Amino acid sequence: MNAIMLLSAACARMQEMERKLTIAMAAAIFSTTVSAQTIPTEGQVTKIDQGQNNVTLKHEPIKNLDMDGMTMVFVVANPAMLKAVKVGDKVKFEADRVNGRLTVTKIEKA
Ligand SMILES: [Cu+2]
Repeated sequence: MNAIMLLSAACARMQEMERKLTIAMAAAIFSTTVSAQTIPTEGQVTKIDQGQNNVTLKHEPIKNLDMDGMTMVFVVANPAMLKAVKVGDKVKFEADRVNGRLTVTKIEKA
């Protein structure tokens, strides 16, 4: 929501600028905002799949992804993350969309 409002405000101020420049700047503002907005979320590990490099988490609402609480599979950004937790652990994690896939970017025991 904030990103969209920022973008509209920024775009209004840049109306006289070249179209290409506007798009480039908007993209820069957008990506900065998204990565800065990752919010720690509570969850519980219900499954770990080392081979597929993913973890199933029963998670609380993820505000930065606009997602309700549910149980779902996430790819992990780094395979070592799967060694730091085990099934049944309550965890605090951060998730983001990386190359179009919902990815855990940080995870630790709660
Ligand atoms: Cu989910």
